[in-house]
Amino acid sequence: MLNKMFGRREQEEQVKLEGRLPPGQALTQRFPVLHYGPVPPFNPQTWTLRVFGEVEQEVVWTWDEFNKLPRTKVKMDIHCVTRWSKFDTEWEGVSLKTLVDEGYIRLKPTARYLLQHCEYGFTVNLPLEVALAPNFLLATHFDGQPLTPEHGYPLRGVVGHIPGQNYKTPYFWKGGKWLRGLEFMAQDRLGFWEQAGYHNEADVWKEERFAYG
Ligand SMILES: Nc1nc2c(c(=O)[nH]1)N[C@H]1C(S)=C(S)[C@@H](COP(=O)(O)O)O[C@H]1N2
Ligand SMILES: [Mo]
Repeated sequence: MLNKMFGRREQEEQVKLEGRLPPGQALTQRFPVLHYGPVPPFNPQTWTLRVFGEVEQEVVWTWDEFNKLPRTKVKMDIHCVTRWSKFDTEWEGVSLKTLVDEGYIRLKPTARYLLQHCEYGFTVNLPLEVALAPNFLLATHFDGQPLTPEHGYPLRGVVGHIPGQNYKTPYFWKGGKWLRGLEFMAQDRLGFWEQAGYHNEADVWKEERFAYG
């Protein structure tokens, strides 16, 4: 596996040989921070996650309640549209699929898309096919530690590629940092970057970076 003893170029050569480096991407050993606007504060007394839209019943979880939901760990390669990729990243949190399968969220049959609502009105959309796959997680921890504020503390969506599996993999922007709401929708609605011209599907293997040109 990838070993800290190797330099960036050697690691990149290795993942390339393994077929894990998508076109136009370069391996980074750092963890760049990218977002629009400021990092929001977090107050565990007032924070809630609201689940609404095409659901049988709306749910609002407090931070305490959210932390009692069943938890999952997943290791993924993440690919940013700005061309950095980070391999074997370890995430822990709550699987949306588990919440649906175990009845914590009861979807209406009309639900087909997810809109992640984040602090300051930031949004990002995904088809349910992606949001309910094992490579999408509502993450509270990265690398065994709570998320840092700039990476989305206390809760963010993450989506990446699980090596050896064929789930559709969008670019990393499809995970919203500082999540506050999950809206299930019958029809697709474009999120913040998608409205700004980024590709709606954003498949890393097809290099779907921009909607036009
Ligand atoms: N709330 C929020 N989430 C966001 C964004 C944002 O602007 N606001 N930017 C997205 C983009 S463009 C990227 S590349 C990733 C970056 O995550 P990172 O800073 O943890 O690397 O977050 C995504 N999630
Ligand atoms: Mo991005």
